[in-house]
Amino acid sequence: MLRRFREHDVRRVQDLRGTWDFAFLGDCEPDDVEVSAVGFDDRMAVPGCFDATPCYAGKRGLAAYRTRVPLAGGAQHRLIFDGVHHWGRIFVNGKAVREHVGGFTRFAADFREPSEGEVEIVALVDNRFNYDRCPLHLDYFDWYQYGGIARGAELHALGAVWVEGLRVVTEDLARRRLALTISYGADKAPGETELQVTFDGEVVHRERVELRDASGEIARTLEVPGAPLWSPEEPNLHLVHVRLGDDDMRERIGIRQVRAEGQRVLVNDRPVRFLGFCRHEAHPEIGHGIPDQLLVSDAQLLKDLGCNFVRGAHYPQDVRWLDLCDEAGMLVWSEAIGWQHKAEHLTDPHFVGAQVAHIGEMVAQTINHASVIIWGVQNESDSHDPKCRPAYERLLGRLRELDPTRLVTYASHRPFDDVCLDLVDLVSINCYPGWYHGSIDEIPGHLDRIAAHVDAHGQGEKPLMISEIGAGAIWGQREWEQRMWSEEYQAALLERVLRHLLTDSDRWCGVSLWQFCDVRTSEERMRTLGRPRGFNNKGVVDEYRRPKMAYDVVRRHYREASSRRVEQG
Ligand code: ADA
Repeated sequence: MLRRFREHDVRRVQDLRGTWDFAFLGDCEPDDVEVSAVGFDDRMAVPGCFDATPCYAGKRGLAAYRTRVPLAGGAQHRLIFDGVHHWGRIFVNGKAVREHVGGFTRFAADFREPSEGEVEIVALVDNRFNYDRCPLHLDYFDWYQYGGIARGAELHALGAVWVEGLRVVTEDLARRRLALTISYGADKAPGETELQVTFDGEVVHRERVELRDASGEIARTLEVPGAPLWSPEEPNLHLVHVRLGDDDMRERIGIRQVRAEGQRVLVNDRPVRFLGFCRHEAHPEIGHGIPDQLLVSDAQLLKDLGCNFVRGAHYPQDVRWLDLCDEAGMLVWSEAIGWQHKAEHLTDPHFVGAQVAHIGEMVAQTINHASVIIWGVQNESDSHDPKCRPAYERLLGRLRELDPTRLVTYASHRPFDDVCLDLVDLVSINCYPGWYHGSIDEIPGHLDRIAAHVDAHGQGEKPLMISEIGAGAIWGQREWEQRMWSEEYQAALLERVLRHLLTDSDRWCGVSLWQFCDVRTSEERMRTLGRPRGFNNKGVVDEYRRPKMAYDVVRRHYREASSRRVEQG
């Protein structure tokens, strides 16, 4: 399997992937379920999405998963789930230990079990839409929201003191000075404890540290002179390993800095131009539980297309995908879940509170990925409505609080009346000229009007990008004319878009086209009626990653644009 950083050398970790007992309970409330009485009559893959398997295809309801594992000694244990969709309640030996709202983010369920032997783990998983229980997933979104334990699961044995997290930030690029924050937890205040840090296998710091509280943070700086930097062209990575008492954690990092200066985004002080795609993490036969091979294939295709950028639309992407992006030098926009919310949600403390918690989890699982340079929230929500502005302030503010080292943005589809653009570092616009309105010939004029408007309304000194643009094409539909839904139309539209954005205008700092691959849309009737096959067909490859004509158009433009950059130095 793909190595997933973070890792442990010392801590005992059991991988819980495999097939678990399964029962589809359907239309029943989690509170009414007596876990010991569930009749497990089937088996299900973990990771996987039960509603992408033939027997449960398209079903929504409550499901139960069960496995038994031997405990690896010690009294304190931690279950880690990387993504349970959309809502989950975890039981250990019949006792509820954790409830979690929202898929796509990692959460932990801690429990104490002093005796050795087997424990029974049960997860109740609900893929129904229920605003009260889980306001992060709503039925009208334009993608199919699969259910299940879609990403990895592990059982960790914790000692008397354990490393909660390790965060490494590049503080000074020239000096290669890194700021390390080690957070820890413990049964009780640990007192004097041995701390050791290694960098690429070499011990660089050792001390005895006095830990006076049962949880806290240890901040240290580290200089690693001469260590190669991470950049899109040379994605050098390093391993930072921390040992605290009898526990440890390893993170893979890149030494790099990102900032916005005037109309440009700079990585290590060099301007970058985004040549990219928005990418959903889905496949019709496996849902969101993407196996390693498909992640590798997707990375191969993006590289072949000449991309240096991918926007994780519209939710935090699998950490294994981010590992691949780190290795490939692919720049990433990591986005919190959210899609076309209005004041009804954005003024509701229940909704905003769930978003804040979800953002915290996204940042925690993503923080050391060098590829991630942008945080995004609230795709195409009502950023033109003054009533929504406090929510934008809160969510973007929370991101800045958690991580002042990356850029923050949101994809706006209201370029002409948005009232929140002053809150971002990077202005990102979604628009569909030539598709939802106007003709292909009108695209350059429309894009110019957007840029002029943004500049005239106070944002002229910020980078500006197109975060979505595109056209639908049904794979294999070839025509003598450029008719909508044909591959010819999509190819012609993207040709015009890219010529304008990459050659004719220099206001734009890049583009993430909508979209990389076709994805199934939601089952909501009006959405399906507007989407042939029940799919959002704007991929340049279809859902099985078969290329459409537009693939070559994009590939040519992106490759030319990157070789122009190399020539210009
Ligand atoms: C929006 C949205 C995408 C997708 C797209 C489309 O811009 O952000 O998720 O729905 O429109 O295909 O219309």
